Amino acid sequence: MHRARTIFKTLTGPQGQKLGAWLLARKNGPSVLCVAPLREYTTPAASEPFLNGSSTSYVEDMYNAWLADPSSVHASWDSYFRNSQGGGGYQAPPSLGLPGRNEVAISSLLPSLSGGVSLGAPVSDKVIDDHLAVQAIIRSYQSRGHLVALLDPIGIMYTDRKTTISDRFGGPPDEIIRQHKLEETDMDRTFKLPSTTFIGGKDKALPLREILRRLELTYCRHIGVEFMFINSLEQCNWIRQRLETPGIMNPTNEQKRLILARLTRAAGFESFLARKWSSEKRFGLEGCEILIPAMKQVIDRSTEFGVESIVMGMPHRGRLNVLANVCRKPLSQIFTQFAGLEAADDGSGDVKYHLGTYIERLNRVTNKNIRLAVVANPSHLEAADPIVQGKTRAEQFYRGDGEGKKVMSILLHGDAAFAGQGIVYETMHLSDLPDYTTHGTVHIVVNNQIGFTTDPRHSRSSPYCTDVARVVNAPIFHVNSDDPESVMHVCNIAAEWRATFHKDVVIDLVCYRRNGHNEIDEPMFTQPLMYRKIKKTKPALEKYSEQLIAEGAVTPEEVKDVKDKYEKICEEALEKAREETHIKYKDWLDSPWSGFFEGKDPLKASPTGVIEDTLVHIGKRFSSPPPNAAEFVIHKGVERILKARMEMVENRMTDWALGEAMAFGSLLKEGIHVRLSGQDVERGTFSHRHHVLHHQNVDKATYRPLCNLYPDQAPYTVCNSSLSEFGVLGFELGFSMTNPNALVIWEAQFGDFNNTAQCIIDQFISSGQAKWVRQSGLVMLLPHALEGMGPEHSSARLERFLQMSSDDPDYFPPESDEFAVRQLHDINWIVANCTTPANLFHILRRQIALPFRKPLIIMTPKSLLRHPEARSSFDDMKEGTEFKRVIVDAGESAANPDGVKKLLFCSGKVYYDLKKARDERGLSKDISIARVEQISPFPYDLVKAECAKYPNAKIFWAQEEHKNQGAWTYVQPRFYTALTGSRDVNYIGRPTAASPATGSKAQHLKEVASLLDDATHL
Ligand SMILES: Cc1ncc(C[n+]2csc(CCOP(=O)(O)OP(=O)(O)O)c2C)c(N)n1
Ligand SMILES: [Mg+2]
Repeated sequence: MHRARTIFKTLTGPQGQKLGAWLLARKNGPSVLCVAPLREYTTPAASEPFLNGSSTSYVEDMYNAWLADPSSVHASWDSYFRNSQGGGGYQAPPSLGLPGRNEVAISSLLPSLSGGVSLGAPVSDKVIDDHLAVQAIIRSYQSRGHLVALLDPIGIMYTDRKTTISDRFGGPPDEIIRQHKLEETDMDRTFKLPSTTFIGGKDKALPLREILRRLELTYCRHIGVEFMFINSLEQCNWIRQRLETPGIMNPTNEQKRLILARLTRAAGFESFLARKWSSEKRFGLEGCEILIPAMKQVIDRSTEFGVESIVMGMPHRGRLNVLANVCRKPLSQIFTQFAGLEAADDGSGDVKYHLGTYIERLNRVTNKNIRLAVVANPSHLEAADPIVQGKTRAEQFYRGDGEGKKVMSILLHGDAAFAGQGIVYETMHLSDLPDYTTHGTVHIVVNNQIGFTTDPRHSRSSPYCTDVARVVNAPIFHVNSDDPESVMHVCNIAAEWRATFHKDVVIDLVCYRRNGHNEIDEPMFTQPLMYRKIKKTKPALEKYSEQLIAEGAVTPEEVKDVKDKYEKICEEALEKAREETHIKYKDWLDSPWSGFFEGKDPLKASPTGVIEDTLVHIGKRFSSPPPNAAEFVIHKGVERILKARMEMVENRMTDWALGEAMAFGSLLKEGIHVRLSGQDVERGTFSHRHHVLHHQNVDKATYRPLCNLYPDQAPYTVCNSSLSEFGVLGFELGFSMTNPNALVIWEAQFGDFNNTAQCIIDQFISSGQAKWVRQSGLVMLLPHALEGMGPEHSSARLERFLQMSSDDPDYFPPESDEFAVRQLHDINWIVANCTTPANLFHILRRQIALPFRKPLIIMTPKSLLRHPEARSSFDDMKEGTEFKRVIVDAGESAANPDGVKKLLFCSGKVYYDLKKARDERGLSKDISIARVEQISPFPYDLVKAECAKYPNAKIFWAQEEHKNQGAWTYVQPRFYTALTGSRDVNYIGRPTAASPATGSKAQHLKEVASLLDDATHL
């Protein structure tokens, strides 16, 4: 397209002007019918390229071809272009077939067009030019009509505009007409309609005045649609048809009454809360009450298309109203949130406008059952977007809903947040990826033209707050929220679009915010003019009631009746709420796991060891190319890797990749779905994993050994993600919320990249259970170690995860058989740094063996992936073995503990450095090294026992991270608690630093040497 446009630009008309202008410009002087400058609050929208697929491009194609070779086009075109250049006439080409739908042979129009010229007679340039101009104008309406549509119910977008649609008398404004000027005398001439418009209905030609009127009504009234950038002609026509077809937007009286009833409830809910709790923040919907009927319309329509479950994400604005009137959460439960009651269950809980919900109910309009979930969200706007998508994807996956016909997502946005938050873009980019798509999301923007106190001129550089959606070719429907019927119309189209094309679509509800940011805020401080207008604006409900009464669709009594009835419902619910003595966080759970906790001992984990046959079988399959596929050509390097794997299996050994594969494979065998997602995870950042083998000669021919272990195994998903952390980690967290019987893993390319997903870690993973009683067994694999590669990629910032661990550093829990599992039960997440493949195997399996779910953060190795000592025997993975929270020294030091002078505790890769240094210096009798594999929750019991074993040893914590980083600040007070302060525990390691590691290799080596000297110094 770009190339075509460039070539086109180089072509010129006879007088050297641009070809497009030459073909389309009117010869007579301009006749401006109205002036409508751009709206005040936006910068100009990107204009549509001239060549974007319309009938004019046919002429352009002909012209290009003719320029290159006059004989390549039909003789009539040849004649036309020749004559045009010479200023002569034009011979109409003969009709080659029956006209298509919405088309008429141009010859049939000739009498009316050119004053009675017979078929085949010469047609004047003017006729052709005028037709082309009209086509271009039609196209302009389709692509730029939204620029002049009346979208803003308070009119502040248009303060510079001199005329409005009503005084344009159907004449097109400058933004539309551009260079294609028309004269009043043309207005009553009849023009053939091109196949790219549906305004004619059954008519194939219309007088220009009528063409313009219909286009104005379609594109410049209360719906402004952006869709002409979509590359699919089919999709563009689909939208045109649903907007342009005459009479397509004529709701029945029954439909109108339904809209009114829903609008009444939406408004009634807010006014009820305002009256009962006037000083409480609720982030009300006043000014955009239409959101409720709009969402319900999308849901109704989607249910008609077969959707049974909808996962929703939304910000604060109107959230309670959505829970009450869209989800139909019992009003009494909502009202108890205002009563300041204590909670009956554990956790911190959250404020009412962040809580989630899950409801299963009958949709009364469609008579179909529907499941609605609103995902709990933090204050961080848009952060829940990827969570919603992950949860939706998971529901689709587990239901076998491969095309998203049963489960869909709806995301609500504020205008400022939609434009400002990068996570929106990251989430949008997941929308069409094979392992991440949810097959289309309906986005609804509550565009109240303000974000807190900032107006759009200062909060975005794009013309619309919705422009981010253009990157995924989503159609965008801007609609004036004070016109409920237009809103419902775009909702219908959006739902149908999603059901037809399974792609994202945006509804931009252009509205206003009647109050301040919240109900106790004063908006006049910062937006005095806007709020003066708002104060003068009648509420949408009042306007619509008046409209329907005037039309005779309802009586004033009916309007009052609906209002009174809802008021009564609210009063009754409030009475019920007053009887409650406690609130229950569980009432607000967005992802219930029915049956998962039932009948389980909450403190009993299943064993994680497996029989040796299983290890052998998985090991062999994992080390083999596709069976029965001799022609599958594998890369030589991969062949070597597979061979080495096979040898290890034959020797009953595993390296890191095998240990991981054994964990995945054995879970798959047990029916547990495993999903591994992240950047380049299929091969592995360090080329150690190779879960997808690629045929070297055939594109897209791949083989996934772990998908082919057992005929009845669970599915294994391994997927390279987009280059996003915030979006993808959020997505996987959402995925993990749907099914507790799945191991969902996100791996960072390097551990330090987790910080671009910090919001997901802080707001959801570390605190999600406490705030929203929602558990997740998500695993984060974070490559971490100082290996002389510089400040980047060295540290996954272990210290941050540990700092957020919720176990009390001063509390040594009672020792019992259940010590370890109780600690896991009570903490917010698990942080580990394993040093053996067997321990990795067990800790991954333990995620599923636990009777509850906790997020697991693992610092994973880089050089250890290939370290000859970082291997495990099958003996450490067999039945009867388990995860070792601490791996104690079983060497010479343990044989004579009283003689040990130094007891070193450490975690992770530094163990191998310490061990090597100690052994090289002949100190294995003097120094004992213990590895803390599970750092949090802290293994108080094992640490205490290990210290007790070496009564004469000085105790140290040795780490490779700098002193203000790594585990030191976490373990220090816990050692004190473990030993009740009876023995000192000192630090060995690098000093404090601002950066995680030095950029100089020489300095790195010096630091390592110094660390090892300190550690082995007696
Ligand atoms: C990531 C993030 N940054 C800042 C805020 C603080 N904040 C809360 S609401 C708000 C304005 C939101 O405006 P908009 O998205 O237009 O929604 P509205 O409140 O107008 O419905 C801001 C800045 C936040 N909640 N989240
Ligand atoms: Mg806003």
